[in-house]
Amino acid sequence: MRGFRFVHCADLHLGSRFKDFLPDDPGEAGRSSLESFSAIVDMALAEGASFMVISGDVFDRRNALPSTRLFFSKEAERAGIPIFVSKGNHDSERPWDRYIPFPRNVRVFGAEPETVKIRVNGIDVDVTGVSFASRYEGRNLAAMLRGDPGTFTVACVHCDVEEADEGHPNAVCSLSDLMDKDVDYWALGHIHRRRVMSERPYVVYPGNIQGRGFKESGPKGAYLVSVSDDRVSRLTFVPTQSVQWKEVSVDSGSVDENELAEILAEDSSPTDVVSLTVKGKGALADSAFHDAEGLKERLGRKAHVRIARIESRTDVPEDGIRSAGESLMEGGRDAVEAAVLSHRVIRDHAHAVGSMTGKELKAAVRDAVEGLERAMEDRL
Ligand SMILES: [Mn+2]
Repeated sequence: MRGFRFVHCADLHLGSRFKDFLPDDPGEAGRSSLESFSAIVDMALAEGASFMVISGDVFDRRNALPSTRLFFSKEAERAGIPIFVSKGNHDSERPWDRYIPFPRNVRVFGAEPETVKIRVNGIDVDVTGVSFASRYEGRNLAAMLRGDPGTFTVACVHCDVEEADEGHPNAVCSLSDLMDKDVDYWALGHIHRRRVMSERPYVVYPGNIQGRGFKESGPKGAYLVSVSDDRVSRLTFVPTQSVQWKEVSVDSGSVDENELAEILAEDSSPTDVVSLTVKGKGALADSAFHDAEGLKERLGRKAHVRIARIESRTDVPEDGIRSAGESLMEGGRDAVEAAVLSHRVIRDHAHAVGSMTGKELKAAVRDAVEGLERAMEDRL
């Protein structure tokens, strides 16, 4: 059997910062995308990959520095295999680019389609690609590419496949533009969520290599593509993220704190950062609401994960709020002052309530009840 392997990654966004706050080490934000790319290079070397394709957004437009480009150059050189790059919307030229050249094994596609013929393990392979000409690409780049029917062809392009229904429209194409083009593997970039849109031919978004917040949660990394007898025989996702963002949601009615700790500990790593949502009623919901900091600390210790935030969502029935409001109003000033004093955040400002007239106080409680009802309607 004649075969080879290659690595497909995209949206490295090297230098990018986190969009959500990391509890204890903000410094990780700057390093994480670099560490993930180093892990991809390690994987390519360990798996004996013959080449790598990078489908755009190598650098993060806002945050990449000359040192970021130097880092990429050195890691690309360490990889030692041919690396093909198609530029994306984040890759416009920087003043320092010409002072920090890429090593000779890196081939960056130009703004017009090009095909590079290579030979791996005695097999002819075509790698075809095209780059963004500027930050906003109005052309349908993918439609400009095609393969050779007799040769295994990889097409590398940063584009927005309409059917994926995500990302900012840039270099838009439709899935049908990619069919019947004699391309065996469409190596795409731009959409940060990993997805295989077709297997005939392969149309693959590997997603970005490092999540920057809870909107980019879950494992992130690259695809290792195995080819035998001129066909893709296996597609393996390899997670390489340095920090993994995780969203966990539990029902307070069905788990207690210890069970939750077990759920969190299950295939967790110390580099995970968790956003926890506690729904329903019960002891867990009570601690999530009244003692979020304490719960965060205890769960973090028991499950060896970092918890960035805890949200509690207790669905109180509407009439419940109204009757709570009514009993507050019936209780008069004493009841309102007692409620304010019992609240740990606002009790220091209880004297402000004392200076309100009875009418003002009633109106404030009524507004609060209505506001709460409206807010709940939005959530339910
Ligand atoms: Mn991107």
